Amino acid sequence: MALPVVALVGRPNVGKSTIFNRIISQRLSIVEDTPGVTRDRIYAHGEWIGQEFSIIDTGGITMDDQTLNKEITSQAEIAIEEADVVVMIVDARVGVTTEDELVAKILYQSHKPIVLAANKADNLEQRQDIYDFYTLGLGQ
Ligand SMILES: Nc1nc2c(ncn2[C@@H]2O[C@H](COP(=O)(O)OP(=O)(O)O)[C@@H](O)[C@H]2O)c(=O)[nH]1
Ligand SMILES: [Mg+2]
Repeated sequence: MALPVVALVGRPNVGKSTIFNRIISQRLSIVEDTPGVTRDRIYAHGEWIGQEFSIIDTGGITMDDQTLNKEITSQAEIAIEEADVVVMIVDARVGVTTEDELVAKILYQSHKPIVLAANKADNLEQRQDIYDFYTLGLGQ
């Protein structure tokens, strides 16, 4: 039987590739301070508490109108299409951005199950700010 497919989606620089590499325990995807480094979709086999799945890392969805960004956006849309569940990643330190709102809108229209993950909440103080993300309308 085919494994369930999990796609990591979000605007650039929120930590998608970091989470991807952590889950698959390999440095397969490039982690960078510069936004937009993961240009393609990257597929791998993942396992978490005994559950196996395929996992897709994507380039970030962004509102910028440049060709590359359009390419990244369509890559993410393909990943969403292929996914059984989408993990939307946001940056707890930055808070809600217009790009996050765009991503949330695209995901909402996909009718796929979505898990919202607030990354970079490195300390308790930053963790308290995650409730702002309720405004994305994706639930908990
Ligand atoms: N402080 C902090 N930085 C993180 C965390 N996760 C990722 N980063 C950093 O955020 C930057 C972007 O990460 P990356 O995985 O390339 O993001 P992507 O563009 O969404 O794939 C890198 O400098 C990472 O080291 C985290 O939990 N806390
Ligand atoms: Mg990346």
